[in-house]
This record gives sequence, structure tokens and C-alpha cells, in this order.
Amino acid sequence: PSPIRLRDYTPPAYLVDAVHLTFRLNQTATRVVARLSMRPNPAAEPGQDLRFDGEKLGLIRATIDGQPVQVNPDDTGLTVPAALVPDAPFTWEAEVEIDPTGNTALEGLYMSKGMYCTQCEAEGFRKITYFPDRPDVMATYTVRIEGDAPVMLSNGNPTARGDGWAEWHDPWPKPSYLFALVAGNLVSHDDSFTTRSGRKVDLKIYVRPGDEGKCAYAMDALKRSMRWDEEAYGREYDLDLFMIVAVDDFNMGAMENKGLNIFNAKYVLASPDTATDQDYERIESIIAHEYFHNWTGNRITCRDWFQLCLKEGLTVYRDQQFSGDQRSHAVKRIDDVLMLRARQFREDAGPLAHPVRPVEYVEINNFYTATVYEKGAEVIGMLRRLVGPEAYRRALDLYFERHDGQACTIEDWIAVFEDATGRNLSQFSLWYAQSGTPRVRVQETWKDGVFTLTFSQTLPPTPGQPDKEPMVIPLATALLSPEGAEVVAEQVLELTQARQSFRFEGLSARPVPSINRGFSAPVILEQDMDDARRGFLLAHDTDPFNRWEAGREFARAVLVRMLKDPAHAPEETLLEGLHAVLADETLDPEFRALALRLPTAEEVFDAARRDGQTPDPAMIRQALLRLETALARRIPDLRARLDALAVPGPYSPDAASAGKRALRGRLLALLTRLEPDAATARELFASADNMTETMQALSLLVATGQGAQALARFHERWASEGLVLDKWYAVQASLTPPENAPELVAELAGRADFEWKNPNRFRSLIGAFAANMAGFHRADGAGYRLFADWLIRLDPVNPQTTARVAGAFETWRQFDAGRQALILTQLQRISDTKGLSKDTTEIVGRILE
Ligand code: HT7
Ligand code: ZN
Repeated sequence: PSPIRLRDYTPPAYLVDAVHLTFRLNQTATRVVARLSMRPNPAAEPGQDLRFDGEKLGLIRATIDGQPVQVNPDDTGLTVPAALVPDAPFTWEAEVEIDPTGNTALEGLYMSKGMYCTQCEAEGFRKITYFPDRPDVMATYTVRIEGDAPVMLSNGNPTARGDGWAEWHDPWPKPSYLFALVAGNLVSHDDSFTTRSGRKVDLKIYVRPGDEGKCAYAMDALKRSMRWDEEAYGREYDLDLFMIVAVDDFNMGAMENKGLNIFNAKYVLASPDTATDQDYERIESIIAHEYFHNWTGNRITCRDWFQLCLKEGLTVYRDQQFSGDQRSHAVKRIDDVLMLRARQFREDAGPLAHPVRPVEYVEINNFYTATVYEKGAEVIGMLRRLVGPEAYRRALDLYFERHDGQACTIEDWIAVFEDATGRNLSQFSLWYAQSGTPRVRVQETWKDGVFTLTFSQTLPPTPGQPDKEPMVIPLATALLSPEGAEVVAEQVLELTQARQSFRFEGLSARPVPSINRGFSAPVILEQDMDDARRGFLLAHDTDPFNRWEAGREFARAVLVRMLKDPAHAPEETLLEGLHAVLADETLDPEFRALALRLPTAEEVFDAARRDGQTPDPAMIRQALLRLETALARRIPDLRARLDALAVPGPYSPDAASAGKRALRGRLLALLTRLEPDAATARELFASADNMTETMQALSLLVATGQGAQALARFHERWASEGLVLDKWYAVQASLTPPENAPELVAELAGRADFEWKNPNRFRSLIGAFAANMAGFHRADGAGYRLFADWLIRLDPVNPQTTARVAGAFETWRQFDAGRQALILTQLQRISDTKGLSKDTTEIVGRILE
């Protein structure tokens, strides 16, 4: 199929003011009657044909103003010739039949464990009825649901119900992608929230019977999110009811349908014995994210899917701010940057690189990416830093005031900032258009009491973008004295040219610069650093992010040396620096846990490539194990420290307790390096009374090849809890040593409880395996073959999830010739598969280009 292009955008020929839907639910033959109040769009060319999107719909009848119209549906919709369409308001009515059970792609209306549910973003509504399924067509919705389910829900407020039917009305005009319907045997966990203007909002979290005891944390997170959005952005909720439904089969994390958020159950349900601290944290941030979409996405939506970052980048930025406020800003920033580098920098450096606002796509589902989401959020963070927090808030107030109820573009967003601040943002807008991660090289000079920093920025070529312009890069920078005091306080250096210098005068000694503090710009900073400088910053940087960064960078540098020379012993200054951070009781335990975490294998791989090596994943694994062992040996009192961190009393997911558990987990990992029989991990696995500590211990047992007994016990205990069983699969797929990893994954995939059509389960085995660098990239290619087999199997069932998981091959050209050849064979095999979906064809095609 040919790509859709941003430059071809035209306004919709016809608008829809009101939608009336009637659903007669049936598991294999649901009838949908849609009555649409339509009119020609005064902003469009008059006299156009009336085109409806529609896929996999059995058309029963269609009328305009009550008169049957003869139409010929094709694979993507149907067209009513202009001659048959009134040039005044009219009513379109169509009845279709759809098959929720046969809908394994989980887009449109589908069944999940006996429950009807919908997923309409981006283009799922066209699988429910014929409709101009594009976000700039906004309408009010009235919905009648007929069926025998005890609970039948749709957007907005309930208006009436009787035996076997329920009616809903959503007064806020919305695009079709925000439509939702849920019906099934569900129970609700209820609460309420009073808005700052005094309106009471009923809150309901719907789950399957038996899960109602696992909703309290999500409910609490929801109420905190509602309050936070009022306080931080002045945004109040706008209906009398807010509902969340947890479903088991879901392609992504959650969906912000108006008043009826639908969630992957994984991001709602939590109890101390089934969820880890990380799960709790994810639940908090995803609940917040979806709730925040009510204003950034729903009240103000996107004109077209090229503008996706308008809602996603902003909403990610908002959920990051929220989590930072709820927990620790420093820790949150480090976590976010780790994720950004692992996923977005990797995307930007490979064949799938695209701008934050893409200019073309074949399948829009393939553009829900780290670039649109995470880099989109970074761009907003930079904007806030450039204009300052007060101007940012003024600009946001103006955005909500000016664009409420509209479908907008990035130009609208930028104009709001320009109008609110008087600043010209045309160069800044390049962040939306140019793909790739900027590299910023820093040089220092010190002469006659003047310290000069000279920056050169470059942006490497990316697919479709051979040449780039210089960007606006805000680098938060401070200068430190040799004793570690801030001799020049933090300020934002604004890079706008390819090469630019900044002078600092009046200094009595050569300072040490701390650049890109808080990771103020998503760039790769190239700075000549020796170990003394790294050690100094690790000990003294007054910015917690850069302090952590110094340690991480130091560890990466040491690992690169160890890869080059397997006899190289890790530098004592690194080990001592990390030990000092551990021993510094004034530091937050969670920060210390992060500082003691070694770089990932992928990070070491990238660092070694920058050093000119073609690294071998197996060697990276060995180097990491050696460094971990050396660090463990350097800390004399591991067991005593670990015991001292035990959190007394019943489990609580709060940040302080979670931080202690995180540090305790790190110490356990180090201790395990010194215990050939993993005795402490075994002991803690047996005594753990919460899932966080259970998984910490189990992970170590699996990683050291000693997990058999613990895994058997875990499985026996949790066989009936799907979300916990996912952890059982994931821990083995991601941590089993390479010698046995592909074979074990193949064996696990053959189990009866490997329900591979469930996206969570598929990702927990096949997706997690691709993250096991040494196992997946084993030199004999067994990992690649197995992975490709499963992609080919899943593709006809669920193209969206297949294409997303297939992205794991995006780094293939970075490997040695042998591995490249093996991966190429598998990519070609996938690409040659008959009937391969549009989703997977696009991803594999771009990876191969
Ligand atoms: N806006 C949503 C993105 C989305 C999605 C969610 C679930 C299943 C399929 C989906 N396709 C797109 C989620 C979000 O960003 O909040
Ligand atoms: Zn979102």
C-alpha cells in the first residue's frame, strides 16, 4: 500500500454533528446501527463524494434521509457519489454485522475472556461501523447497548437502563477514536472525587469478579492525578462519572476513551503479593497519563495522526512531572533518561528513525513510538526550560482557552508559545521535523582566568534526511570548583549555531563544568573526560542527574576497556567511587540503587562501537559479570548492609520503602556474585512476603542458572494468576544464560499455559527473549530463527503486536557480519511470508532498507 502523507492533508468533505449507535450484542454476529447527523463541511471543496471508512463490516442496509442508497463497499470503506448526497444537513443510517469473537487483532469490537470491549485508536472505529474515521471529525455520541451482560458501558453519562439494555450519552464532541464500549460480567471498586469547584464525580474501576481487591492503588493514583491536574495545570474533570475497565487482552498499556478508560489489566491490578514496586509505579504513571489525556488529547485533540505527538508528547511530559512530584524528581529523571536512551536513541540511530512529527506512514499503528512519545515529551521539557515555568504555564492556559474543542496541529501549539512569550520558535520547531539524536562535542580552554566552553553540534543523516540544520539546544550548565562548590550557578546555555562558545570570567582556578544537568536536552554529549574527572563528578556534582551520569559513564568506559583487553582489571577509582555513594547515608536509597546498577549490555555495546569495536554480546556479558564481581568484592559489609535495609512491617508501595527495597535488591545481586550456590538469594526467595523481593531473588537464581526449584514453586503458587505467570515467563526468557536460552524459550513456548494470542503473554516470552542480548544474539542464530518463527505465527492473528515486537531487529546492521547474515535470512523469511500484514510488512521493509 502507498504511504499517507502529511502534505496531502485536506479537510473532511462532510462533518458529523451527532452519532447515535445501537449495538445488539452477539459474540459472533453483533449488529450495529449507526445514525449520523451530517452536513457538508463549509471549509471544504463543495460537491465531493461522501466517503466512509469501513473494514470487515457486513453491510445490511444504508439510507440517506430514510431513503435506501445503493452502495458498493470495498476493502477499506464505501463511497456515495456526490450526486446522491444532499448539499444541506442530512441523516445517514447504516446497519452492519460484525464478529467480535473472530476479531483477534484487538482493534474495533472484540471479546476478551467473555467480555466485549473496544479499542478504536487509531483506526479501530471503522471496524465497528462506516464512518469518516479521522480525528478532525468530532461529534457527540448517544449509545444504546442491547445484550444480556450484567454491565454495559459506554462514554459519558448513563441516561437510562432496563432489562437487557443500557443507554449512554457523551455531551462532549469527540473523534471516533475515543469511542468505547464494554459489556460483561464485571464488578466495580467505587469511590468519588470532589473537584475544586465542588462537583462530585463518581469513580468506578471495573474488573472481573475476584479482582476487586486489587484496585485500591489504581483508585488512589486516579484521585491524586485528578487533584494534581487541577493544581499544576488548572484542569478540572468535566463529567459526573469517570470509569476505568481492566481487560486481559490488550495491545498496549491503556486507552484514554472519554470517561471510560480501558486498561491492560497489568496496569490496574496490584496487591503486595502479586505486584512489584515497579508495577505499582507503572500503574501510578499510566493511570495519570490516561487521565491527563482528558484535556491533552480529548478536549483538545489532533487534526490528523501526523500530529500524534501533540497529545502524546505533552501527556507523557505531564505524567513525568506528576510522578516526579509524587516521588523523587532526581530518580524519576534518571529512570526516564534510561528509558529514552534504551528505546528512543536506539530508534533514532537505526532504520526506523523518524521525526517527532512524521511526514508519512503506511500503518499509523507503527508510529506509536518512543520518538513520538518520549522524544515528544523531551521537546516539551526543553520548551519549558527555554521559556521558564511561569511562561510555560501562561502558554498552556492560552492553549486550553484558545483550542478547547478543536483538532489541532503542532503549528497551533508553537503559535501559542510564540504568542504567550513573544519569542520566535521557528528554529526550535526543527525538533519536530528533524530526526536523529544530536551530538554535541564540547571543548574547554582555560587561559588568563577565563574559562571557555566551545560546543559543536551535528545531526547525523537518518532515513530520508541526508542534511540537517543546527537546532536550538538548551544545556543547563554549572561550573564547579576543584573542591566541588558551584562557582558558577546553573544557567541554560542556548546553542543555536553549529559551533558556539561561552566565556566565563573572574574565576580563581580552572573549574570543572557540569553540562546538560538534569539531561536538559536529549543529545549525546561528547566530552573528553579522564577517570579523575569522572570520579570527581561522581563524588561531587551538585546535580544528582549528572552525578549519576558520571558514575554510569565511568562504568561504561571501564567496560569498554575490559572488552578490548579481557585481562584488564576494573579501575579501583570506579569501585571506590561507587562504594562511597553506597556508604553515603545522606543520599536517597533509590538513588544509590541506581548509581550501583551497571550499564546495560546494550549500552556497553553502543559504547564499544563508538570506540571502534564490533562487540560480541557474549563477551559483553562476561565483562559485566566480572565488573559486578569486582564491585561486590570491594564492598566489605554487603550482608550487614542488606539486612539493615529490611523494611519492617507490612508491605507498602510508597517511594521510600520501594527505594530501600531497590537498594537491598542491588546488594543482593552483588552478594550473589560472591556465592557460588546463591545461598542468600535462595534464603530470601523462601522468606519473601511480597512480589518485589520474590522477583529480585528469583531473577538472580535464574540468571545464575540455579532457578529450577524456585521456578517450580513459583509456578505452582501462581498458575492461576495470569499477570504473575507472565513474570514467570519473562524472567526466564530475559535472564536465562545464553548457552540454554533459545532452547528454553522454545520449550516454554510449547507449554499449554503459553497462551500466545494474549499480547501480554506473547511479550512476556518472545518479547522478553529479544531483550536477553546474549541469548537472542547467540552466534549460531538459534535465537533469531525462533523469534522469526513466532512473529510469522502471530502476524495473521495480531498484526499490531507482531510489528511492534519485530522492531527488536532494528539494530541488526550494528552486529558482526556473521550475525547480520543470520538476521537477514530471518528478515527475508518474514518479509516473504504470504499474506503478511501491512503492519509487519512496513516495519520489516523499513528495517531492511
Ligand atoms: N492513546 C493510546 C494509544 C494507542 C493504543 C492503546 C491501546 C491499544 C491500542 C492503541 N493504539 C494506540 C494510549 C496512550 O498513549 O495513552
Ligand atoms: Zn497517551
